[in-house]
Amino acid sequence: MNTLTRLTEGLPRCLTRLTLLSGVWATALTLACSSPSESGTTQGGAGGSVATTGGSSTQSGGTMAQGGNSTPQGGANVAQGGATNVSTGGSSAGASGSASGGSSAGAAGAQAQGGATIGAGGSTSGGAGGGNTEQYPKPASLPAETGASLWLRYPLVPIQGRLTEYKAAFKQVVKAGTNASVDVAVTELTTGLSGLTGATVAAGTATDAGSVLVGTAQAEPIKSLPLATRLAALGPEGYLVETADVGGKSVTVVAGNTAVGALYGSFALLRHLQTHRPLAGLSLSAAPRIKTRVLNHWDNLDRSVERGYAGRSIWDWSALPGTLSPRYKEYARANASLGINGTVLTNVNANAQVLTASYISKVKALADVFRPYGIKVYLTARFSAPIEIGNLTTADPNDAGVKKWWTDKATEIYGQIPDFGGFLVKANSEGQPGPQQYMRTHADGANMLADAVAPHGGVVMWRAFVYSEGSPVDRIKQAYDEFKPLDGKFKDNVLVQAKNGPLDFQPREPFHPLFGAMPGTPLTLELQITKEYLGEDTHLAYLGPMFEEVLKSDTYAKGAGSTVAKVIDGSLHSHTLSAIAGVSNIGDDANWTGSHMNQANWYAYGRMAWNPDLSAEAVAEDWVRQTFSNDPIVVAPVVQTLMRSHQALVDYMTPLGLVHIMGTDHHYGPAPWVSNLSRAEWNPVYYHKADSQGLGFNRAPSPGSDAVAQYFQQVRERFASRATTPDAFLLFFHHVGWADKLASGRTLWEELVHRYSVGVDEVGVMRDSWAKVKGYVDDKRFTDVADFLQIQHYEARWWRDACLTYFASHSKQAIPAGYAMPAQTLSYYQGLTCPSDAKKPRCMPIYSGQPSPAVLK
Ligand code: GCV
Repeated sequence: MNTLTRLTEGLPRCLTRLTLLSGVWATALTLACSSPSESGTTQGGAGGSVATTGGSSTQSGGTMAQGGNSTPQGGANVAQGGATNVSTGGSSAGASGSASGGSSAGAAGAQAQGGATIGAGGSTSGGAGGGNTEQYPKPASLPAETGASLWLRYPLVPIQGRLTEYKAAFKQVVKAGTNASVDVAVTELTTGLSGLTGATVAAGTATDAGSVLVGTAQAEPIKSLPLATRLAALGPEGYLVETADVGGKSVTVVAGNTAVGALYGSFALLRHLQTHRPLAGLSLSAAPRIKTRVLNHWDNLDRSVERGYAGRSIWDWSALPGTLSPRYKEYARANASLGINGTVLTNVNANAQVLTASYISKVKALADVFRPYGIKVYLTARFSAPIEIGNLTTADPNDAGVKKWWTDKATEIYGQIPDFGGFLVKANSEGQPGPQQYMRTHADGANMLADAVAPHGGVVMWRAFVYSEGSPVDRIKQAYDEFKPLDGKFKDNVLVQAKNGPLDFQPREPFHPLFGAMPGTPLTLELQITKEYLGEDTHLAYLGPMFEEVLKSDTYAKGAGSTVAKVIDGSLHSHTLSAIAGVSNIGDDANWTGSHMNQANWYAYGRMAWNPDLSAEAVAEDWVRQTFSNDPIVVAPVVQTLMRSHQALVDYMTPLGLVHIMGTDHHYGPAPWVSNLSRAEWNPVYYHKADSQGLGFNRAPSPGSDAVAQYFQQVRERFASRATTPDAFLLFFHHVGWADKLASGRTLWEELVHRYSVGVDEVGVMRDSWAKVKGYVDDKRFTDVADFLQIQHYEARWWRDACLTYFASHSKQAIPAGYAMPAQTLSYYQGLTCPSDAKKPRCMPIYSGQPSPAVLK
């Protein structure tokens, strides 16, 4: 029995699963364990297929809802490893087929059943896990894969019954109507269906039995089918996929109100088939909850990528517009398959050159490629552009010449790109120019740009990531302090974009207090897909649980249930605009994202942007099935590994609410000792405040910084009291004495050692789990992932030992019995000069010895 299994022994299944996903949504999961799931599947059948045997000790207790410490275990229908004669489809289908209760589906296991839901946000890919008891054959050989195909892989269905079913149902693809997006849908369907069935599924014209009929609601023969009412409820991007009778022939209809809706439906059908779900009762239907779902590329015009760990920018500006890399279309396909409908091409630390005529023609070339895939382009606007490329002497937003310059610039852009999305702006932050230089407010600046794009239907996304020079009492308070007073002062086509937490994309942060606090302004949630502070390309950290945690966090802005998801989808405060942004992790590496596992984060962002109620676990399962294999022998351990990975990383990097203790600039390795940077709030010591008494930043009311006052009452009170602050955020809000007892019964020092140690050992469990899929995943990807897990294991131990030796220098306490001693001294870790290459960070000196066990008993 390994350490982690031992830790979880004896805990009730639902409770332990609940804390695996610890955080603010723990209550929802409790319900899922105790009552039938609301989620829908087309054909009943058992839900959960992922057995999460074992489990990790977690940053638990960390639930805003209910606190308490425990460890995860989970459990569902399929035992890890061993027999593969199990239901396919599995837990994800129930979950993904649901607008609500989704996260529970895996946990709910066999409870997930029943009819598909239709409506906004609902993704009734349903049809899971029913009836298929076929055994997956062990692959004789698997061709090496680079990862370039992402999740858009269509290998022959290896189980005979399902293959026969699919072959009978999909013989050709017929389009209804004429449109570039429908043409794309036909291409995707013929490619995907041919691959999955091993037959040639070509485009046809006559609607015979076995056709997939794809098109819009306005085009015959779809127009004559009784779908109008249901389609109308789905809005411009929604889709409906079901079996229908057309002229006495049984066909599969993929219908949207628009051609892009039909394209989304096509990808939903393909996903259904890629995950080997049954066709009986097929009924897929969904519409996005959030209107604008964009990637933010921090890509520079010289093809470097800020915080990019996957090679150079995919935008080859010097070759554009004449040469179009095939990757552009591949990029568009991948995004459309998730429902991402916009891309901001350039870094928020902006270069005004992209607004010059020659660059606009390059941007137009990209927009033309992306348009059939439903993707609009946006650009970052450098506030000082009128000076830098417009020969003006000021960028004052109240200056008539400046206004005219931006108005003309917008007209020029829209002349080339009629569906241009608008501008994203970082102003008066980290050296970027902005309206405050002219004694104007963020609203003045945003509104001036908003006026320029409004006649063309464009929007302005104005970032709230600001912190000023000087030595503020508490950096995390500044965004709220600057933006809250501006609520209601922005034009109708402005969205204010805030990061998930009030600091800066840390491994874990509480939700940003601006969510819910600006009822008169639509807010965009900015998530960071690229893992700047989470092990970059190398460490496996699936961000789905982190995304889910923030989306389900309750702001209490309008009473209980005022989740961040409801703030950003516009429903809480009745906004017409709604948006979500993910800072891209894409580069020109063959595998797109620097590692195979990082693809899961792009995928999760897209799926959860479409439907913020989806569970991270359901999404993980779909991704694994599409990306690696449907064989439960692969699905179970890999989903389990993904679901543990974020918490493991938090434990070995920044447990208990610690933040920003990474090395200067590169943000990769541990450096909690750094105290000599010119601005106070750049230093790790500013954030952890370790001293001889204890550890943590006091943000409670005076003598604390009173940052908690920025939250609504229920949240404020919870965080203001040390007793009710979840362990996950304890040191974020409180300075806790080294000898103080935590909920676990351990002192702070003991708990810190415990968390760091458990985090390291958890990576060992992840390595062992991955080792089991050898032979079931192609050798290339298997080895790539295994190599990174080995590095991660060493680096987790580096993090632990470096941080514990440093914090011990304050606590003056020894490592308790039962935990491994740090491998080296504090001065050794302080003397390491890793990484030498910030883009592919490595730390060779620490790759030796045995990282685990760190917990000895
Ligand atoms: C684009 C952090 C990152 C910066 C980033 C900034 C932002 O500070 O380290 O690289 O700049 O956030 O979000 O604007």
